[in-house]
Amino acid sequence: MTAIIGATSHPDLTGKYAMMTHTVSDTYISSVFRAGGTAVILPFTADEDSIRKYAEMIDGLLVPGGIDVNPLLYNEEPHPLLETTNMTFDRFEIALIREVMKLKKPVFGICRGHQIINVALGGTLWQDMSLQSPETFRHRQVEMGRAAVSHKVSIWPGTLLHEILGDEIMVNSFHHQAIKKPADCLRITAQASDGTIEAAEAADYPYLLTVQWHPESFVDISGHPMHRLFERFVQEAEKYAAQK
Ligand SMILES: [Mn+2]
Repeated sequence: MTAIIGATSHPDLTGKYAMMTHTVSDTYISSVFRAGGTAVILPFTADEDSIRKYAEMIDGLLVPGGIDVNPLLYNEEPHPLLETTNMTFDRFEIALIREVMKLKKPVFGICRGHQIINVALGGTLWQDMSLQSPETFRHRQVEMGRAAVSHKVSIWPGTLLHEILGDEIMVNSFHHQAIKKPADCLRITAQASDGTIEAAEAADYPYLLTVQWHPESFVDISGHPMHRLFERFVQEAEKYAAQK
């Protein structure tokens, strides 16, 4: 049975007509289809009934990359290095993550998704990674393609992520925020050599995995190990779909 994977839409004001549009990059959608899932886009809304309906409809939730998370959501004032935020969008994703988790459905968070899942569950973020430590290296690669890699990530043994990707992997990196305090129910599963938290999973939950890098960018590279992240996620969602 095909799993329905819902990906949250992102507010975009850069369109041709300068009207707000709901967008999701094709690489996320293509990665879901490539892994055998059926992708649907979930437009952000403040309507609680619709959010509940989304959670019921889907078999798995994909939370993609995007803008910064508003620090008020983890009780911090905005730092001068904070970039674009959108409270309606943040509140939508947080509410949806919590609804989906009530139903114990699989969740996969990427970049901003990794960060906002942590905030939704009670964790905090570095508003800019320069605040983290003087050893923090560049995590926003420039003049490189989306599928070019720029740093190494070490994966902790005994984790779901280790089962999927092994001891270490080279990743692409397009973030300036990162997890500061992980939520109590999350465990860190991978770190960069500067200590940056690069992946997490929920310890006491059927399947919730988050990564700070962008595995979807590798969708067109045949046989790339990053495909396994989407394949496993879709398989877990299929198990859910089969129960219906
Ligand atoms: Mn990174």
